[in-house]
Amino acid sequence: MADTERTLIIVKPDGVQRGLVGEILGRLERRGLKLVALQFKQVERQLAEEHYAEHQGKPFYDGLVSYIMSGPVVVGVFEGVAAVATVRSSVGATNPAKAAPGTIRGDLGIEIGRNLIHASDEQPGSAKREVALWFGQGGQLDWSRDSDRWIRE
Ligand code: D4T
Repeated sequence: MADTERTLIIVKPDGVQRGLVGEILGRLERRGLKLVALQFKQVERQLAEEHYAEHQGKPFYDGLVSYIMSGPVVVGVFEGVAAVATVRSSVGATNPAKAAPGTIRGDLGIEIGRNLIHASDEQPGSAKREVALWFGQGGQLDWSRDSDRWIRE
């Protein structure tokens, strides 16, 4: 059996304000990913800036930081075989206008500055770093799911 990995998702303020939390989490759950952490929170500046540190200096950075702080978000961790790539493929391209139909952004969004969801990227270490940043060591739950044998070989 292949090893599982964990990845971070954030339903951004537009997803919460538009009542799409259930829809977005449901799509990822239905793929067979297992939820191991979930929190509803207002993001503070320090966390927002740390999360988006790689974009500091880019023209969209200030707007990005204020957007993620503009209302509550839902932040979660999903676990599964190849979870990082699986979630990214369900999320779709960064710009919803170019995201494929069938993806979260391609079905539910229209503009890059309101792209509904963040998901860890596939660079080595990204998902681990983000999970640790948002949940520390203690915020995740190890649990076994009865349906796993119908989802994984
Ligand atoms: P996130 O990080 O939100 O999951 O998005 P991606 O991983 O798909 O895309 P990214 O890191 O390149 O961009 C982060 C974030 O910045 C916004 N953005 C990006 C923007 O507003 N204008 C832009 O020109 C770009 C490139 C959207 C996502």
